[in-house]
Amino acid sequence: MGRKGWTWRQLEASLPENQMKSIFKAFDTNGDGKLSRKELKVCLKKFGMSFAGFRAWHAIRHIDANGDGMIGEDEIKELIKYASKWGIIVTP
Ligand SMILES: [Ca+2]
Ligand SMILES: [Ca+2]
Repeated sequence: MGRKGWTWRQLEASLPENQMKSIFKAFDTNGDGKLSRKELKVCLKKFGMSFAGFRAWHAIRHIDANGDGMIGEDEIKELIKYASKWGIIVTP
């Protein structure tokens, strides 16, 4: 990563939607364009969230519309909305 500033404290303030999107995309480590539960977990851990594994699992259960167990390109929008549950305020 090496990028500064991706701390939970800052995320608590607010993030513009497209920045949020690029953060999620940055955690697509295998580059398949989808966020798996593992990738999302790493992402949430990086943000310093507790129960990252559980949160990732729960989010995917909630968001995954096509049932492939991952957050696809078109599902990221829902994930961004869902981020409010984690205390992230997303601004347009
Ligand atoms: Ca992936
Ligand atoms: Ca999906």
